[in-house]
Amino acid sequence: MKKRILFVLLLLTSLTWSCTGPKNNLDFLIESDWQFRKAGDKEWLKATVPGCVHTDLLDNSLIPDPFFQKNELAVKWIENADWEYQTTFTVSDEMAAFENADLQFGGLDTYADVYLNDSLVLEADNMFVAWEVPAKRYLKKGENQLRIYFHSAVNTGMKKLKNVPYLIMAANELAPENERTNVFTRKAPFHYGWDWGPRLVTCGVWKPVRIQGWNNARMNNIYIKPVLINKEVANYKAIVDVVTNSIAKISFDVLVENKIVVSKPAEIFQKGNNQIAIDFKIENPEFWWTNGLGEHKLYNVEVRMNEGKNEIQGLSAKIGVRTLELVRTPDSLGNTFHFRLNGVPVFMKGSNYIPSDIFLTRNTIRNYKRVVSDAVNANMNMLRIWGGAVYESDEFYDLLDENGILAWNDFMFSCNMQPDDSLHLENIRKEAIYNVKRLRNHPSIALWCGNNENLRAWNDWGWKQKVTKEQGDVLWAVYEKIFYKILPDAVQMFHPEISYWPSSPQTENNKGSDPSSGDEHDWRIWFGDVPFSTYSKNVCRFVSEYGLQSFPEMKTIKAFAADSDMAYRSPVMEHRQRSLMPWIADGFNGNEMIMTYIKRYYQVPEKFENFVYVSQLMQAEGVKYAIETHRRNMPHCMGSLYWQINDCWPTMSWSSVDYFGRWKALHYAVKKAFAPVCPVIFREKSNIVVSIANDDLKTKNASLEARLYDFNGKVLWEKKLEIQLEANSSQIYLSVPESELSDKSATPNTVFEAVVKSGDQIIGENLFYFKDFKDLHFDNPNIKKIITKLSDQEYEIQLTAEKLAKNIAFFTDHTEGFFSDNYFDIIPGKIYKIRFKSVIDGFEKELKTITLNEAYSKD
Ligand code: BMA
Repeated sequence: MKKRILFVLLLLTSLTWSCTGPKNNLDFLIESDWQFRKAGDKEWLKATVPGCVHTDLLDNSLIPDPFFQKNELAVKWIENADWEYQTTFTVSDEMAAFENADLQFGGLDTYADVYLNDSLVLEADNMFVAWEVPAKRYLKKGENQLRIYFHSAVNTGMKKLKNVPYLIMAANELAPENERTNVFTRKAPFHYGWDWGPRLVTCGVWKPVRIQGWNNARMNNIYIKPVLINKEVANYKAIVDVVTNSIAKISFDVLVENKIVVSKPAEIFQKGNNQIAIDFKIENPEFWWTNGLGEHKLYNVEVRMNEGKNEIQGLSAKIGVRTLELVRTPDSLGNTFHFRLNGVPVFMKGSNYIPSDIFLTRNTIRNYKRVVSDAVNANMNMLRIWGGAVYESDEFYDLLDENGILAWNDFMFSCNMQPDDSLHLENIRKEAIYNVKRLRNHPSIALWCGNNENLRAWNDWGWKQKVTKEQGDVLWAVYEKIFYKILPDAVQMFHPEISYWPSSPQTENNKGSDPSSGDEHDWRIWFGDVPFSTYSKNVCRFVSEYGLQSFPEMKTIKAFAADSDMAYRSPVMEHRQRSLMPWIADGFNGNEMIMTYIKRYYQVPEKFENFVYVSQLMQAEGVKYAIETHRRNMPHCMGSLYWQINDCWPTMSWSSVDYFGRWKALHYAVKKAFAPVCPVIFREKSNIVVSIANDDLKTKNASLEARLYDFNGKVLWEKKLEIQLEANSSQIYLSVPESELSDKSATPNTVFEAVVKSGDQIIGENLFYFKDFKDLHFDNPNIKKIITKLSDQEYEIQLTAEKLAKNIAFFTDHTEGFFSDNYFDIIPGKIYKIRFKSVIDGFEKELKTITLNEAYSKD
């Protein structure tokens, strides 16, 4: 058995390989007839590739669903076993005729020994890269055998851990502090448990496997590098990596939208790796803009490689013409922190993203589409691809490109320190280069960020005290090597037009966050148990995380819990709650914190389902307050990304959309708070102030109507103003002394409304209550519903109420879908029309509603 030196695959999966000339290449997937078994077992079982051992065991009905109740514990043994996969495949005469045949793995999770016809051809040790084995000499015509042995990542990590005489810190891994092994392995950290996810340390072939045959020359990578972009012209360099078997005479064409724009005459390429740069331009380019600001025009750029008259390969990428900078200019406080897109400072509205399933091959294109459309529909323009999971696939970034959503891109380091091991650092270097090169043509990439909270953890979580001074120096030196050298070098070398930010959050290198500069994770609210109003104290430049938890809706809870579990303190609910806060009290966890925040603002319903509903209102209200505060503090604050848009299993968490894609009250609230025109109503000193955030890049005439209603819908006070809605800004347009309003009302039961209109059209609206919701008195609202079937699948629900109805929520038992609005308030005298798409007949009968009025009174 002979060991081969192997290299990281540099082919970009996002680049489409095409060829119109005689066949210079052929590739086929090795996707069928896979089998797997636990190492040591005799029997082979049917497997799916790409996939993972947990989903294969599930498919063979050998384990219970780890998402149900506490089954996660029953399947923990899987992480300590080794697993084997095997298949056979046929090499055709045609494939055998190629000069080269490469065995390519899009991704192996993680410690994988690969045997091709009994020769060990690869020892993989990093889940985040693709691997390529020059396999010609191992392959034979006809049947071939491929076998992969996966070593337990936990056991392998444990061996490494035992060789280090001090602790390498890793928060969030669900294991005793001195047994946390994820830092030793380049594998999705969240597989080891996180404070919103299960511990399911899986393994397997998680991306496609293929054989690629090719002849003398192959392009491995193209980089469409912007040189100068303005309204008249966009100048680019197409940088092409070419590998050849022997001396070759090669010419190239560059095509934009299928038309040749440059032909590069033939030149001689030496055997081995070559690189060329071809200048080309796009005249009068149409710019790529983010969601809400314009079109997201993409240009298809193709590089064709020819030998003589024959085209032997084409690689293409979809690019967006845009300029994008992270602007950090000194000012009176510190440094600005904002993104300038095509010359315009743009406020970033968005959320943090995690994979939508812990089993990554179940995180399909359907899930990607769902998350991206959830972001688009909630008026977002940025997602932060958080550093505790995986570098996402090209398909995911394609969707971001197509929908005008920018990506704040973390490298995969989160809440930990890293081992001082040169092989480990070299592994990280390769991983960084691979992923930067893979993703750099996507216009959605806005930033490369070194890590999530590693700096904060080192400075503020008592980690320095866990080791000696000398050990601490070593850990810090490794930090500096990775985040100030290896990663920025990779970005500088391979994606220099995009900024690198070493850690989220930070003010500057080595310095934790503060309001003067940099980004911030504002966890004072939630982990610090302080009121929502704290969001408006010391607002930072860019708030890249903040949030509050809630329970998902009952339909989702019923998918993971039994009837007997339906209490916020039941063993199953306690088990799934991973946000632990022992500093507040022994055993204090997120469920208690949800209750604490509910108590602060709401009356506590006794019925579990009402508690679940109110938990969502509380979450929505807190995050709404945060977003509005960030927006009204523009331009000091130029970004608001709440934690987190999605879930990786059904559970209670900070997400605004649950595992099944059901919008929580929060997502409806986010959609409004991120609306292009958002009036924000707040109390300042003794005034009620209306500020309006306006994303539009043009100033326009508008009107602002402000009203005070009582809960019978009677208008107690009113004001109408003609205003000039200033472009791309947030400004105060109205300030009313509270005394002027309170004079009008005898009870605390009043609500203040601000409506922004362009002509007769409402372009923004909001409500403000003067008291906490627990102190409001609600009557029976007597809601009238008229449901009309508009078309085959679409319904309209028309609503009116006799008394103010707070937070009416719609639920359906069977139909899935989105209401055009949900969890909103009904002011008596107004008519509300809500749309809903349903494919199920009899939707009227299954529609259920609840209001806060009822939740308070029903218990
Ligand atoms: C942030 C994240 C995650 C974590 C979340 C909630 O700090 O970066 O590590 O899951 O908060 O605690």
